[in-house]
Amino acid sequence: MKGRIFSVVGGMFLLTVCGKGEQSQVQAAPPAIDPAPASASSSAGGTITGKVRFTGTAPRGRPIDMSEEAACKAKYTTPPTDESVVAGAANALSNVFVYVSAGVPAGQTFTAPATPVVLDQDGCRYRPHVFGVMVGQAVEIRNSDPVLHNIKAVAKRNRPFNVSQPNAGMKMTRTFAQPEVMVNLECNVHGWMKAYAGVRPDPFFAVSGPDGSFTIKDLPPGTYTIEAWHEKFGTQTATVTIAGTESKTANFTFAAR
Ligand SMILES: [Cu+2]
Repeated sequence: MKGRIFSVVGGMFLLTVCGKGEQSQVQAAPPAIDPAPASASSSAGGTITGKVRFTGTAPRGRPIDMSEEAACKAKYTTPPTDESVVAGAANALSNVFVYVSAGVPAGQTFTAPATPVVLDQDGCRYRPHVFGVMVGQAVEIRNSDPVLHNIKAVAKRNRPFNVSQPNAGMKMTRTFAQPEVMVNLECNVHGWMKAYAGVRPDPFFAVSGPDGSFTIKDLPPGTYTIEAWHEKFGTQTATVTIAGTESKTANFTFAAR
């Protein structure tokens, strides 16, 4: 196992790389995905796994006052809290978008999954809070609350949208045409509602879970730049070389600035 310290974008960190092993109605079907280019083999590639941690004292999430929306408030037994920093046991850091930012050969194309990513408005929060989606892959936006939500996409490379969903059970789909990390999603009605979408041209991305872990699979042999993005703590990068079907580990530790 060998450890290295990399310089930081947006904060101090320590990284270990070890070798081993419009008013919406229910919308029609999502737009067709580009006529399929040859998709890369997804059977025999390498894997990058790792854990994301927070070092120091993670800020406690502020309680969100949902008094104005009784139907949302009623969905919680304990007061919901701000999700900008979600740190679990052993300071595991959730909601970090980890993706291959460089190293996938130009010209290599990948087919977006036919299955949509579901973004639900439930309890006046977005679920999930952070997610990845491929260019051309449908995002199905649902309203599971009997209250008005208005979802707005704030994007630089993609076309923004701003759509209201006044009733429970409404669904609509949107797609993103360009890679962009991240597209910000927010509700015009409820200022605390925020979500972030990482839009990628390939399937090599993951979001850290409650235990801080992530897995990126099926990477062809090559040397890759892995970027970890967190909404409060910025980004970090690591370089990982994959040969054959090996597994490598890239751990990220975000620290207070
Ligand atoms: Cu809302």
